[in-house]
Formats: sequence, C-alpha cells, structure tokens
Amino acid sequence: MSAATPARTLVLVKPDGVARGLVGEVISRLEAKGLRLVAVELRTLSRETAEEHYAEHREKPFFGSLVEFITGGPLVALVAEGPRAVEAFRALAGATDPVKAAPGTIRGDFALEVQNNIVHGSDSDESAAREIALFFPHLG
Ligand code: RTP
Ligand code: MG
Repeated sequence: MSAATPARTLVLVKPDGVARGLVGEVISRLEAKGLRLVAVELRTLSRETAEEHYAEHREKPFFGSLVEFITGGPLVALVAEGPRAVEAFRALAGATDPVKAAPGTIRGDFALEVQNNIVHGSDSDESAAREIALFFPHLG
C-alpha cells in the first residue's frame, strides 16, 4: 500500500447490533475517532458469503453457530478509511469476549456474549483487502 493510499477496514454491525439499534452508535464512534465512511450497506448475508467471510474459522467448533448468527438477520457492512484504520477500529471494538473488553469500547459497553459481540473489524490489512473485495467488489 503506498503512502498516498489511506488504510481501509471492513466493519460489520452484526445482526445483534442492528436488532438492538446500535448502528448509529457504532458509526458515531468511528466517525468521532476520525475514520471516514467510504461505503455503507444494509444486507442479509447468504450462507455462502458468511462461510467465505469467516473461512479462517471453518474448523472451529463454533463455526456452524457463527454462520447461523451472522446470517440470522440484516447486518450493516461498511468500509472505513483513515490512518491505521484496521488497528484503530479494533481498538474501538475491544476484545472479542465482551466481558473481557474494556468499558469504553463498543463490545465492553454493549455486549455480554462472545458470539453476539455487536461488531466485526478486519484483523489485518490483508484481511481488510479480502473482506472489502467480498462485500464491495467495486472497491476491491
Ligand atoms: P470478528 O472477526 O467478528 O471481528 O471478531 P474477532 O476477530 O474479535 O474474533 P474471531 O476470533 O475472528 O472470531 C470471530 C467471531 O466468532 C464469534 N466467536 N464465537 N463461541 C465462541 O467461542 C466464539 N469465539 C468467537 C464471535 O462473534 C467472534 O467475533
Ligand atoms: Mg476476526
């Protein structure tokens, strides 16, 4: 990635976050941090897209449940851009397990269960590129 290209990350407000009315809260927090929205879409994932998105977890015991959860209702997919966008959003999201996530983070403030943890954020620039191409092919 050249210095002229700002970093991008793929964020999902997962179905639990949408059902609980937390879309605005998540977008407010990432905009307040200084990240810029590049794309936003409300959609319900197909099983195929969900399995591709979470392919790294295919062998995990929670994979079936995770796919059911993430396809279980509409989610909001968005691309955010800014310096160290991947790391910046992961810091806003907090630890995967919301009970361990620090208060002040999205998961720390709004969730209690490891699966139903409100948001996804890409975990590396490589993952971000793959995930952005999956969700928003015109940006890939
Ligand atoms: P994400 O990919 O959604 O941003 O979350 P993450 O990097 O913090 O966590 P990851 O290890 O990639 O796990 C992906 C998602 O799977 C669900 N999960 N369930 N039942 C379990 O033990 C378990 N562990 C993970 C969570 O929804 C987690 O965010
Ligand atoms: Mg992950």
